[in-house]
Amino acid sequence: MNDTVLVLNGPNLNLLGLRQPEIYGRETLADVEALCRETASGLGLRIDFRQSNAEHGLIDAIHEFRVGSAGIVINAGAYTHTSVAILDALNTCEVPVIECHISNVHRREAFRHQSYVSLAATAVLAGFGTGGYALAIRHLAHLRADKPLRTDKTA
Ligand code: CA2
Repeated sequence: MNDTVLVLNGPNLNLLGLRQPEIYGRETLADVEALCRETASGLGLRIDFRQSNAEHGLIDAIHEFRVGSAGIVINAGAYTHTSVAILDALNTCEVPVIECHISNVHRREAFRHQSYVSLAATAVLAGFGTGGYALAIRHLAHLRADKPLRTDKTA
């Protein structure tokens, strides 16, 4: 297992901080990336931070990190509520998957209450603002600490 966490962001999250601050706050995606890197550095983890507006871009990234990484933090944006293809990719993951939403999706429209990502997620965060990303990374570090590295060659 390596020490890199994939932080994966879906469609329109490149616009974070630029529109709808009443829902998503004023921090930009670059601010979120800095927060993730700062959080990870204190925990001995590395971050690969990505954003794609395309379903296949998200799926390709999941495939890259599905085995051997320290885990995946995913905010799949609106694909959360629609994408069986992303669910299928996440179901192939051998590493923990933390679903993270900036807003509390359960206080919003009914269509946001359904999440395909949740069906494959180890844990789900919603409504913590961008701080949820830091909480997700902390949880991955916690899971890692609970799972000692195997050093014997027989297993
Ligand atoms: O709360 C979240 O993090 C969401 O995943 C954000 C998605 C939304 O479709 C989900 O239901 C909940 C939307 C991401 C779009 O982000 C924007 C950011 C700024 C301005 C416009 C869109």
